[in-house]
Amino acid sequence: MIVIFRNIDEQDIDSMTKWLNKQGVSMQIFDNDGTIIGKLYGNIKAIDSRFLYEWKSVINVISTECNHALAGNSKGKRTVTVGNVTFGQEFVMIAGPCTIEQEQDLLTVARAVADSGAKVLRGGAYKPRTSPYSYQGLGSEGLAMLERAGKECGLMTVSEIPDAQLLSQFDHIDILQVGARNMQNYYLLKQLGKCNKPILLKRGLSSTVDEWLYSAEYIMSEGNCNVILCDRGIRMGDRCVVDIAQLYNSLEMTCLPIIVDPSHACGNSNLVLPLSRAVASLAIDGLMIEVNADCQKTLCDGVQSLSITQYQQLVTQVDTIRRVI
Ligand SMILES: [Mn+2]
Repeated sequence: MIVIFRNIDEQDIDSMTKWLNKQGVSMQIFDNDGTIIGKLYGNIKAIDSRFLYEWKSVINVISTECNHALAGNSKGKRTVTVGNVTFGQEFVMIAGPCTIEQEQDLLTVARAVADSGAKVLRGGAYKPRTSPYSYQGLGSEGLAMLERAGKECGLMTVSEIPDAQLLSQFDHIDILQVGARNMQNYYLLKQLGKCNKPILLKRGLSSTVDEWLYSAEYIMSEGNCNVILCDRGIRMGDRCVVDIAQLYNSLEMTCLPIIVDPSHACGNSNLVLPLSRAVASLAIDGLMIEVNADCQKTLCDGVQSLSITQYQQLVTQVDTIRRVI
């Protein structure tokens, strides 16, 4: 059970805690930018939630008996606004290189995708790679390049944060991405729930939709409800697959905007365009596409990256499909 308080009212919280303790329930309090959340643990069944409204600073009591109290769809769709972009209200294109390697190439891509209507520039600075010998990214220097390119082209920015200790380095990045490998890093999710930036939460490589929504729940139950889900397919043999029927289901199950990342799902640039067309026909909220100035030269995910020309082609085709739908 989750209790949302209007403000920190020490007296109310103290007396409620004492009352709850008597019923065998404990309460943990979180303060997120003035939103005060109490998480209840223990013998919850002993509590009649209606009674908690007796405390005057209580605004809302949410049952967690339904699996996803905050990320579920019981209260209709949520939107997530980042600068001039509103996920859940418009179809958002996120594009850019897998990894930031070189400022000039990043700018070339940023200008091209902005001209084609993208609203968000992606680029990895910290890259959790399968092999420790693979390129690991430029770190803070890469983030600074991303910030400059975003500013110059009027694009919002998104980059993966692998560790909450790096949060201060992401001050000027607009959206924090949780990578597929970190979807179940609950400590990281809790820390991100305490910050006030929108989170792009990728689905884990082998996670069920249920687990994915619980991860969103970890962020939201700390007070940060600005979560955007990103389906990047799940592992099937040597490839990843976006299950389109299940994607439709996911859209029905959550209040959060869902975008799809066909680049990592396909692992091959030939397949990115057809998969994008297929998922664009569902009510998804956007696409995230890897685009590179020079796919041959790049150090990371070149095989699945689109050239600028291929990206422009994709945008035209996706737009056509969305108009039809
Ligand atoms: Mn990549």
